[in-house]
Amino acid sequence: NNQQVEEINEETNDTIPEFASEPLVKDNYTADPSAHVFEGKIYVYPSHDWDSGIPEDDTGAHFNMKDYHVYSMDSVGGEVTDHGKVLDVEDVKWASRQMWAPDAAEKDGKYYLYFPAKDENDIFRIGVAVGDSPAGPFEPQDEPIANSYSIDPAVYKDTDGAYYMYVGGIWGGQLQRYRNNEYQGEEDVYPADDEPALMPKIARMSDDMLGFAEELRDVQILDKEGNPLTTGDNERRFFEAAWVHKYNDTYYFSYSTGDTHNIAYATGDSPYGPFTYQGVVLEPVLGWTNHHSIVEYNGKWYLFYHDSSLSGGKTYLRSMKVAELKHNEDGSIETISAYAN
Ligand code: FUB
Repeated sequence: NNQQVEEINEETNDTIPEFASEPLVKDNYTADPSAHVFEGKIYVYPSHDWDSGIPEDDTGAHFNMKDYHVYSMDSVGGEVTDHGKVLDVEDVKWASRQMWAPDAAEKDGKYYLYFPAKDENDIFRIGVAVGDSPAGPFEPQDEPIANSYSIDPAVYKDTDGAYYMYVGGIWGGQLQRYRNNEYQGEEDVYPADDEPALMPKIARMSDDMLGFAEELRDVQILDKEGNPLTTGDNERRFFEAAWVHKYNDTYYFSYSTGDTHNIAYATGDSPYGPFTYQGVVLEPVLGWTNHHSIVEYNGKWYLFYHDSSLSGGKTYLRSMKVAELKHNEDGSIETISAYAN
């Protein structure tokens, strides 16, 4: 169902694929899709893009999202149900703007929506809202998660029943403002190009799912020689959009490389890592950002991702899509090119 690139966007000069796999939703712009199987269906928790008129800049101010919708489907390729607005920034006491990539988790029949947003000081924190159904609505907590910072929470439930949150994103995601979990100030400070890159963070969730049971710690991403990927290694180092899935007892940590626009992956033996870089899951898509999730449903694996083809290439107006993902016999993932035949 994929077709070759057919048009050129005159504003950006980007090539626009002629509906290389259809957007899952066409009456709203949706991005950063986090997919889970809850109550036997696929539920997707995306960002809700809209055109707020804020000009594009390197902090991502143009991603000025203000609410979330939840979607579900009984089968991949089947009808997609929009469950409507489940949380609005107006209802979150501590949040001021920019509701970025969310995720959700289920525990003991309760559902938890995790989301990044800027507080009144324009600092990204992670919030949590609680509901009785995977379709929402969700009631936000009055305060962000204690000791949380940066963006793109992804909550992974391990096979032993423990839950972990992965979090972090550089540039607009503000991870570069922290060292050892301490805020260093507004200035953007990165390690030198030959030093270990800034790493995503992980913490085990508390039993009530409303906080961390431990301090956030680094998730190491190493090359095959065992050395941490470096700041200058833009093709491979972590930028944002962490996700974890487990396949044949191996943990797969996947993420966006940001300014080089790939979804990359690394593998390890523990949810904490270290993870060893393996390759590319998804090649760059139309639009600047690349953000995904990976889920197993009815014995097949799927990659949920987004691109900007529906909006004619506007980076802040994205649409979620889905493709089948294949693990090879040796455990590697077959690289997906969204626009190849
Ligand atoms: O959607 C806003 C931000 O763009 C997300 O949080 C990032 O992962 C990137 O997709």
